[in-house]
Amino acid sequence: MHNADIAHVFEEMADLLELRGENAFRVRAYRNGAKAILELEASIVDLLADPGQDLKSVAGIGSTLADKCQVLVETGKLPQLEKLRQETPAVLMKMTRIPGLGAKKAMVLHQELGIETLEELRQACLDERVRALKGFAAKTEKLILDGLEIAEAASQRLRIDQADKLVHRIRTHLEDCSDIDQLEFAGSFRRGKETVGDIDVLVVSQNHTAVMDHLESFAGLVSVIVRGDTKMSIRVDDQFQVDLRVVPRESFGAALQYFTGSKEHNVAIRSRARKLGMTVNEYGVAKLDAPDQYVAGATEEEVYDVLDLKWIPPDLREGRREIAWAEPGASPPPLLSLEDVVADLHMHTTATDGAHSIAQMADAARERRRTHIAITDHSRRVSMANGLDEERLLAQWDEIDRYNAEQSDGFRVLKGIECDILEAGPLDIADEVLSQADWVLASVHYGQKQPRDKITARILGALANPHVDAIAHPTGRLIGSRPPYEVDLQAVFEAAVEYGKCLELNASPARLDLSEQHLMMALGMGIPITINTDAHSMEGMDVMHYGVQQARRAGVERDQVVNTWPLERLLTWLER
Ligand code: DGT
Ligand code: CA
Ligand code: CA
Ligand code: ZN
Repeated sequence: MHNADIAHVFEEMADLLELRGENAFRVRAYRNGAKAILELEASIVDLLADPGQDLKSVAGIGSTLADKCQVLVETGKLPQLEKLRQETPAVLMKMTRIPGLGAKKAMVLHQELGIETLEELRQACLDERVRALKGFAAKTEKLILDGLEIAEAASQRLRIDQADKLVHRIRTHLEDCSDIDQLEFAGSFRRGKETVGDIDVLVVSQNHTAVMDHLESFAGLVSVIVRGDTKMSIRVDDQFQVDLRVVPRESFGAALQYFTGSKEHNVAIRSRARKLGMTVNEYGVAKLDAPDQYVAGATEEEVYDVLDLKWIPPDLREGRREIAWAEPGASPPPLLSLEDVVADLHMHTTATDGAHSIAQMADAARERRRTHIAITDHSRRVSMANGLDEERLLAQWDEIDRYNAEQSDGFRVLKGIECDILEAGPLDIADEVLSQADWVLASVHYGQKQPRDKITARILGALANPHVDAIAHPTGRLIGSRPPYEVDLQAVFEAAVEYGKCLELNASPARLDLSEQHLMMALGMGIPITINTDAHSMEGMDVMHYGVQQARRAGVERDQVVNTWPLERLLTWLER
């Protein structure tokens, strides 16, 4: 049993306890435990086996969770979890994933209307039986019906960060199998798409049976869908699918190329091969006149090489311009990479809903090789997060001035704000104060469901304000749970060009907003992009790579991203 499996068990415990309305402290203990275990360098199995080590003294674990780790490692199961699973109707957990339905409402629907499946829930809404319940109304039915649609679409695809966790669990499990010689994850996961439909795994092995048996022992396995000689599909966790293919060593590169896709990229590759008198499939590349004699296949590099192409990074393989860029003598645009990012310009501190102080956030940024950051806490309208009014904001900026004055390493904290665009249109902070900021983000948090003309006018108004530098998460979407605002993006983009403003690519994997398509639009219009983590803690800064990858996929060039600019260049631009 690996650390990631144990963490997963604790996360599920927390979810189920929370659903049952258990003590928030207990729920948090499991969540913190899961997080601590994921961050642990040493393996729990080793720690337990070593009498010189004491698991319960690890921060975030404690004696209760340490005992549970022991049980899990010894038996592979946790009786408390089995019991909770049995006692909690599966439909409850599913209902709480519908935006706007909390645990309490889900319980009422289950108990009062006997709802056992999402289909029954949909029918109850259509029959208008839900509005009769205490605390529900006709508009709740509409909300549930809309939410069901979003939840269904989402349940079919896994968000990239969740896919990362699952892939990590599968990888560590498969790495225990001594019969596996090579192992790689392919498909949309390898291409870094914002969501993945299923997970594709390729392995090289002489012993197919042993590999498949080993996969059957994966802790997250729910069922085996099919098992053949070279291909096996399983369901894991919440019905998510994993495809395993066992391929011969001499075909590994060709199979990796084929199953990484995308389909569009592969179509273009095959047509290029044809023109060169060759044929490509998942076993290798061959000449058309000798189709059984492979001339390449063991590595991806040689597959591309015999087609007279440079190796193409997987995140570019969407059948756009990547093949032209890989031609001999082509000069591809300078795409972005994580190493180019020197700034993070959207983050929160303890002044509002962040977990860490200005100095802590600055240190976390230094560790990640940033040379400057902007502190952008919420403005007062976001009262839930203790948003700042003018007075508190000015006090925070004084603190930032003092902090900067004490630093000798050239690191710089910019005085910023994430200023709400109020429902009626104006900004939440007075112009006179905004004019003293180094960096102003404007964003919509309230009135997200306003009609198109109204919400568009709000954002256009913010762009027209001379103190605003960028619009944060411009469409407001949350992947798999909240659709974008009805905003007229074309108008927003045109205004960004007119006023010379930035648009944000929020790197949080729950947002990735702007989307790839929107980034391509912005790219064509020459709009500067700012990629930011919107970190609410030091660790929150680790999501930058998701934003960078999304930008790469959209073909955004390094120089278009203001986070790659040295501080001086950014400051000069801000003085425009
Ligand atoms: P997903 O799983 O929906 O997020 O997207 P992918 O790209 O991972 O798609 P998937 O899992 O169906 O297949 C993995 C790759 O295998 C895909 O990108 C290209 C290749 N592939 C699979 N089936 C076909 C096919 O019928 N034709 C072609 N040309 N390629 C295929
Ligand atoms: Ca896939
Ligand atoms: Ca697949
Ligand atoms: Zn924020």
